[in-house]
Amino acid sequence: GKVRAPTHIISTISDDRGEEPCYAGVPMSSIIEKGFGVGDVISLLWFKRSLPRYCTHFIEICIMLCADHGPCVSGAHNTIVTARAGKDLVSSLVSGLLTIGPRFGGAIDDAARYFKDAHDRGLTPYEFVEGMKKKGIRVAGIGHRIKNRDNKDKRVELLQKFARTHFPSVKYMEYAVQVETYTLTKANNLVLNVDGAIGSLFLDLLAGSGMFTKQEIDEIVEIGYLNGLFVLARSIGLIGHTFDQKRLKQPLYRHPWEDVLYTK
Ligand code: Q5B
Repeated sequence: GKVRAPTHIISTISDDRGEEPCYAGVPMSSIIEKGFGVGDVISLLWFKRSLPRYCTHFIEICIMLCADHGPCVSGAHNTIVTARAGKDLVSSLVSGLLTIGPRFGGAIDDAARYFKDAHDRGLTPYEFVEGMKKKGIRVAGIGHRIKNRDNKDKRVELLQKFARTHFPSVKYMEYAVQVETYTLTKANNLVLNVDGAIGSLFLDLLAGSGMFTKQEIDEIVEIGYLNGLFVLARSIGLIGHTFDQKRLKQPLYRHPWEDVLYTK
């Protein structure tokens, strides 16, 4: 019979060998003819399936809401400093992206992991939050530098409103809100933040859409797909900050001495 040479790479999400590229088996012409958006493309390339419109719309809202949050956040700051050092677009972009992590924008996966575990084990918000404190772990998805009880994050409210209207169930998000109610008794700024809102709502999307098996949901949460939403979204803003600095012909950045505490 035929002997197949062993391959060095296995790929299951896209194929460019035919007349036109296919994303998860869907030809590009079909993607365009059907008027698919970026949420559909993410569904095909990340989740390898076409998701219902409310899911792809939710993904697009996450991308739009997280695209930028001003020049003062860690990522934009790094990108601005790098662009002003005369570096190219890719260097400026990645220097901002490299700040995304457990404190800034990269808490979505951990928020999903911890909220899912606590909810599914039936922990009360008190048991969950105090258990995390005992372990010395901050509750991912809770807390913000400039947002607080009296100045809630509008992005979180918009995501919640969309999900309450369109999702079949928002049980994980409601659990996250109960956690927020408890953490707000401890400090004013321990609000449910944008990472926590996306993490908990994506759990609701995965569990409520009927498009994923329990095993697939566990795998998505374990691998950690969801920080990808923030990385992708914030790239839009970081690219914008790079162009902005170049357009403004900003000089090399040097931090002022007065803003540094020099001690021995
Ligand atoms: N404490 C976000 O902290 C921040 C606690 C906590 C228990 C918590 C902090 C945190 C979890 C990670 C997270 C996503 C670092 C944030 C984002 C995107 C963004 C950004 C933007 C955008 C803020 C003071 C006291 C300490 C702490 C305690 C704080 N958080 N305890 N669980 N989660 N959150 N990140 O205000 O007793 O004094 O030692 O790590 O979800 O990144 O706009 O900026 O779009 O760009 O700096 O929105 O909450 O407060 O670190 O001085 O802590 O509160 O243990 O207690 P802060 P700290 P103690 S959204």
